[in-house]
Amino acid sequence: MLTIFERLKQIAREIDKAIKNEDLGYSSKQNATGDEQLKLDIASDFIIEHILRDVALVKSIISEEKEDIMEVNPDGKYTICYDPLDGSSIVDVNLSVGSIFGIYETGNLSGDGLRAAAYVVYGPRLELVIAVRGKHPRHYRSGARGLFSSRAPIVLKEKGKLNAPGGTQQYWSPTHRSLVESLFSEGYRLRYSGGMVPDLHQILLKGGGLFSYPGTQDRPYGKLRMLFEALPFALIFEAAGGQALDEEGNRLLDLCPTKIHETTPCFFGSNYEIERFKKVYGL
Ligand code: AHM
Ligand code: MG
Repeated sequence: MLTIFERLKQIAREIDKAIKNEDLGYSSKQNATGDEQLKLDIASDFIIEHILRDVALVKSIISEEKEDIMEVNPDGKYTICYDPLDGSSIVDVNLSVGSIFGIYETGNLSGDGLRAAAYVVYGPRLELVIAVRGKHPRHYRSGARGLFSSRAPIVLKEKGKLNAPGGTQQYWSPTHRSLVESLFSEGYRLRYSGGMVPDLHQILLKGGGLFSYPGTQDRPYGKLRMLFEALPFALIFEAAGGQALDEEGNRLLDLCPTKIHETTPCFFGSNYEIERFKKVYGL
């Protein structure tokens, strides 16, 4: 697994370079979910595929930007599911974006089979967070010559101050609206950029809060994909001492997608805000 983590650092540096130097515009292609692909989505996917191909432990890869699973090493042990460039809609306005990775046991693409998760933040500084089950997530920041140095492990407090509610507000349910309003009326501050990586990173580093992406009238099953987005962050939040649930109150890590690009409503937070979510939703 350590070899994989070292390769994630290489991936982070290469995608960071591409974001800083390459064309930020759209390609003429769409991905498996029908989203218009940026040239950078394709370039980031290519970088990850080429680096992971060389890692013997990796049997197969599944990308948000690819239709199907791709086998890269027949004797490998893990399947890596990744979103190469999350936050495509905000890269053109120079906000922080990210990459997300879930490292699954091959043949068990579910929360249960998720062995480790990681994300990269491409912001003013390049950062990497890696989590394995049962240990606080490790946090790295790059400095001189692009070298990553290790920072304090990430530990959530019981309660935070940030509220990051996703989706189109017009289509929220009354229940969801009252959850969001109940936190604001208690003094929570709005922090939502439209990129789940920097938004969740902010909650993790500031010690707590709630990020919610509910099922809505226009997207009854939410927007965020289980394998590449929701489950990796669920592992990271639980490892940091928080919780990650779906709209029915199930742990995201108890879910098992039936198709590769399946989405789920999701709620990530420190314990106080998740308890509030359960109460307001009647769970
Ligand atoms: P993407 O993978 O196409 O970039 O979409 C995922 C992004 C997340 O980063 C973010 O949390 C969400 O979409 C924002 O969606 P919305 O604008 O509906 O709140
Ligand atoms: Mg994404």
